[in-house]
Amino acid sequence: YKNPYYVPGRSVNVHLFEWKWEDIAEECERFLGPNGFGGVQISPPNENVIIWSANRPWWERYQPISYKLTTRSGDNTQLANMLRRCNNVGVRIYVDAVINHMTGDPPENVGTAGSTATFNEWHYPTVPYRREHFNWPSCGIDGTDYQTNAWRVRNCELVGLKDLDQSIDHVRNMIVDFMNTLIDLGVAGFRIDAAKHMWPEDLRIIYDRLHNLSTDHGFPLNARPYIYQEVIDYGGEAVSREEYTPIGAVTEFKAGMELSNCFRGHNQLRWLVSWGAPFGLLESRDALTFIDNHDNERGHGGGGGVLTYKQPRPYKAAIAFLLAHPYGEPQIMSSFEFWDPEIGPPMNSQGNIISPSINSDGTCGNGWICQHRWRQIYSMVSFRNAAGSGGLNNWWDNGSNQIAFCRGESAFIAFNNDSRDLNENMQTCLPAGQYCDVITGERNGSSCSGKVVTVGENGWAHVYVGAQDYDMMLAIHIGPQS
Ligand code: LAG
Ligand code: CA
Repeated sequence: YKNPYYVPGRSVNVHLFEWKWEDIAEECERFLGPNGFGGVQISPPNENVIIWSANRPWWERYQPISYKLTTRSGDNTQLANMLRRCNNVGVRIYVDAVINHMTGDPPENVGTAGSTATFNEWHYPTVPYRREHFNWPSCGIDGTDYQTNAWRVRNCELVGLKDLDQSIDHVRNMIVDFMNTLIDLGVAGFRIDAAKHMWPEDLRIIYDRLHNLSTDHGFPLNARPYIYQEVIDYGGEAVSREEYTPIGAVTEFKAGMELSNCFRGHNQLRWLVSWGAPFGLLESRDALTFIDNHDNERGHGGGGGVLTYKQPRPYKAAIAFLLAHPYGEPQIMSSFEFWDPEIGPPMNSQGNIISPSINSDGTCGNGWICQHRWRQIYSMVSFRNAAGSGGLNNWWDNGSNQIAFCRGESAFIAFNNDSRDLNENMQTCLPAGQYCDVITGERNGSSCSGKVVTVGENGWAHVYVGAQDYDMMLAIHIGPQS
């Protein structure tokens, strides 16, 4: 369950938060495929309760009312079509699976596919689920439970959401059918929402009953779905990330926290020489890594303190390090603009999502941030693909906040988070030649629109990143876009 089954030569998963299926299909064909992206995490595809009383917040999608595949992102035909088109251009799709719970008690009770439910009877006829399928008697998770009581974290309600009992066979059947339907439609795996709130032994039984990935969509024979479980673990809690690594990958929230600290200047970059397990992180193969996600970019899910699109300079640098370093399976966030942390995606007065527009410089409009279309970010996807399985070598630092390293003999990156310029002759690992820095620009025929780096016969090069430069890194690599 730990192999994302990217198409060879690709990497990086982008969360297209709240995007519509038709827009994702377009994006796979016109941008993600051509730029070497490995996959997309999509918002929950199953029916949720419509919450007009909170003006259709993004979080209504974390309140399932059935497993019908109709949401604001589209219906099952549109979903199937998107899966076909993205797989055709070598971009894999991962589903955010909300299987810990159903809805809370919102004032309205109609879903995005028209289903209704009787919340105070724990009755969801479309699935169907009845009271006997939920943890009972119901209880609510208290703040202190996280430190002391794993049983309550898993068997009581998370923020008042009706808590399914995954030890019951009927509940397992409904969840397994839902996930298998998606696998047969061509998905490559799942983000398991709120995994901390479910028992690993129940999850293992569910995962073991999943189909192999669809050979009809280009996956190899006997391929198991990629599973990354959302467990927020900064240490000191009754439930730990290690309980979940035997059954799949786990979201490594510490990665974003530590890199945010470093690139904010609260920890020296030179310490990143030991990035990975020695830094207190999970083993590389167990870790899904990211700087921010849809919760912590807006102070939900217990937490903030991470860099987001609102601090672009250090944010781009933290993402560049995440993508340049071989540690972990990286994911990037692609957001819509918000000031109010509850507000939903750009929508019209009927509540329909407004598609992103594409500006002439390739960035998005209509309220969509599209970090994945920022040159400094998508260029680093190409960097990671060029680096491939190359190890980390030629580490250099100045004893504080200027660092540089190579990947195999294919890619070189330098960062300057000091208040003085980085202006050094350095040993790179690259073949002699003229390279375009992919952070400040790109190659235009035989010239570069940004900085040029000349690597000599011995691999030495002069590297300059000014303290006041627009971005704090410089990256060169062999292959496309160098
Ligand atoms: C997750 N991971 O474990 C999601 O990443 C996170 O976005 C989900 O919470 C949560 N678990 C449940 O799937 C989000 C919002 C919550 C919201 C919840 C349900 O962060 O704020 O709760 O989705 O929509 C909302 C209200 C609560 C209310 C609750 C139930 O904010 O005040 O108690 O609904 O009515
Ligand atoms: Ca639970």
